Amino acid sequence: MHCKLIGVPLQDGASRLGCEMGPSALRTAGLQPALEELGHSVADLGNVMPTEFSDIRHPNAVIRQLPEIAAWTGLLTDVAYRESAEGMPIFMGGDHAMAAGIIPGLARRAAEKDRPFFVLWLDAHTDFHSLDSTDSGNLHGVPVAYFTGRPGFEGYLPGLSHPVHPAHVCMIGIRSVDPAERRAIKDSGVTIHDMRSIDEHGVAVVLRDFIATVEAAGGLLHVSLDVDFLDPSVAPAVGTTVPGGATFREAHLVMEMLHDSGLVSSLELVELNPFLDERGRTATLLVDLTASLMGRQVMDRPTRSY
Ligand code: B3U
Ligand code: MN
Ligand code: MN
Repeated sequence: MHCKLIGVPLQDGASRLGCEMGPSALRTAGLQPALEELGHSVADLGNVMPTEFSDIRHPNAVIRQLPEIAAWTGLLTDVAYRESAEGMPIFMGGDHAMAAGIIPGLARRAAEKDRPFFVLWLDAHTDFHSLDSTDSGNLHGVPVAYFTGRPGFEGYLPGLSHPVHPAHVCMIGIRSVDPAERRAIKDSGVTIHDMRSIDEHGVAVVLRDFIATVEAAGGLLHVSLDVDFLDPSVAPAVGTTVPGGATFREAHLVMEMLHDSGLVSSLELVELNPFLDERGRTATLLVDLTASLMGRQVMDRPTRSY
């Protein structure tokens, strides 16, 4: 596989500073050599950065950094579209607002390839606020609502040419949902596996169902991995820790199963805040999880199909 590393030093969507250092920390933790060791070719395309900002305001006064997020969204849509023509783009974040640009760009490319497009959202949060409903004003809380075409973004974030069908979005790890998000997502068609569902059934069972759906549709699968999907005891480097997250082994199992599926065509690593890390352990864990997704295994075993 040809992997393309793309740095997205975005922190305007989060309330705490630090995510802009995420791409550097992932490079320092050895993402490129880890992939090369698995036999992949890797090109590090450097970081991207928007240059033009328009002066937009929204009536919801708590919203922070709207012109910046609008500029990032437009830029990342173009970058993701361009870099997904071939190879496997790996976007190194950056806070989760980056998904508002990256996912529509990937969706446009998938449509051009005539392939249905699916998203696996690994996160403690649903990130399903509209611009009207967010009460923190942090725009990393809105990307899923935006890229699934929920109304209210028109005139503020770039127009969506290829919204993602909500039934093509599966969330795993959810354990922090604001009341307005809960109301909006309930009948949206997005599949949600909260932590209770992982506790009751196991992560393998819920993931296998989704993989089977993507496979049956002949789809392309994008994986969006928010650091806070993981339990803070194994991944402390995130501004919005929520207790009770995925364990070290659950996270690796998810990645190993995704590898075996052969369906993953792009990856986002988001919300890493290296300022909050402990001797690089969270960055290192993200590198190891990416390696599992790209074929590292403990013992050689035949590739399973689901
Ligand atoms: N739902 C809350 C908390 C949050 C969402 N995403 C993150 N935090 N990382 C909000 O601010 O919208
Ligand atoms: Mn998130
Ligand atoms: Mn989150």
